[in-house]
Amino acid sequence: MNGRVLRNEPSDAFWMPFTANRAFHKAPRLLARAQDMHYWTPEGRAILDGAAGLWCVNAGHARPRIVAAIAAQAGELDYAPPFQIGHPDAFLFADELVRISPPGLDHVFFSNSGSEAVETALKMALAYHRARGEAGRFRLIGRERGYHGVNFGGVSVGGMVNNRKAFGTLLGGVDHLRHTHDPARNAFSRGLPAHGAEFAEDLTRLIQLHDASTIAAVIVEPVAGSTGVLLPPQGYLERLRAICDAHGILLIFDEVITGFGRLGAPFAADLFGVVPDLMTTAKGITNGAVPMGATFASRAIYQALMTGPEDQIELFHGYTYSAHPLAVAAGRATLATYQDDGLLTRAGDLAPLWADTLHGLRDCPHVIDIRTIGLVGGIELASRPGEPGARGLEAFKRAFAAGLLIRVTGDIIALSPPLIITDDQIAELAAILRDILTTLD
Ligand code: PXG
Repeated sequence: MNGRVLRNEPSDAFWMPFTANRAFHKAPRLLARAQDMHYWTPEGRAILDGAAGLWCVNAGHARPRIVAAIAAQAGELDYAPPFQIGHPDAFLFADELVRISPPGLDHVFFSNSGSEAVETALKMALAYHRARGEAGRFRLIGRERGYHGVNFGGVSVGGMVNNRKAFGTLLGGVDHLRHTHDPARNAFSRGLPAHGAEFAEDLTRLIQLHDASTIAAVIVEPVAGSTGVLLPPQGYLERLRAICDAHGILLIFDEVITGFGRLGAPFAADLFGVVPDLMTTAKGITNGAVPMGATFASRAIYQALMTGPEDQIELFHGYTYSAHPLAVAAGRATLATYQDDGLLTRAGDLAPLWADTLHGLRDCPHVIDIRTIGLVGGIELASRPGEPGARGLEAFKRAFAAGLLIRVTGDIIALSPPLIITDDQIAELAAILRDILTTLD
């Protein structure tokens, strides 16, 4: 087979993730090249990136500084083992990250994905309580419709049924808060929804059920992304923080999507003024260019574990590729690009136009709710009777054919363009969507 055949007929040797593999092979969609706001297909068709790849390419594609840093690093130091030895740039990068992190989150543990950043945070929470003599705090609390990656811990605290149901008993000692999605009261809200802070009281109920002395941590996405862009009701995160504080429970924010400027502030914790004890990040940390995850920990958590004999490993956890030199190089260049271009706050400047433009689609057929924050948008469509997800999937396929990349989850369209998007491109994106929505069955 020559390269041309291979390129046009993708082989099923590659078992594709979160993909309908057999349907894909009947009508493959391929991306061959990317620059700034666009992808190009192998045939050379331009696709406007309305999803920042998969919520990660915040500075736009193939930014020269990031490309050059990765290339130079590959020739300088391709790999360095991360256990009991280090490479200088990893320490510099951690310092740079801590400089922009929410107050008090002063320590960074590197991994290779959001899923691993989550496992790291959950394990840190358990180890922290044990180190302080509270090993009885073993329970982890997540939330319905939460997405925390695909490893066993993250799936256990996660709340998306399709990601859970095939995989047995998952972790024991896990419970869930109810989700906060309440379109009957909050549909088409501008800004944070007015109703639903009381859902935080579910944590009080779980404390009454299990006793706080058995609960290690609560993990939530400040804005739930994968499940369809669910915004926190006004006062909700503050209330969760207060209940955690009153009962010695750690609060973990999963900022894999919300981190690095997506909402208009460096992190959701900054935007909402609620600082967690642990914060998970990935995706935008390297602009998607090299896989990396990072878990930020509070000073108190770090210090609680920096005890015992000095020559003993404090946390038996880490990855072969923790702080991989290529990821560190990409991350440092990404941070510099974000800072040079003001991207950690640009979404805040664009947010009013973004919100106006997306809410302008309210009159389109099937649209039952529109939610925006920063440069994130969710457009919820009514499901076809008996066929949940079918309308969303068709919208995704039609958008791709029309030159626009979107994400869909069920019948919710999720939008999260690179933070470099122009006003004209926002208008273009909305025009394509309007076209699709008005012709969709
Ligand atoms: N936490 C959150 C909040 C995420 O959004 C992960 C953890 C896991 O990250 P990794 O790097 O292990 O994939 C994510 C990932 C979607 C979609 O359709 C979103 C993600 C992954 C796959 C699909 O929106 N987010």
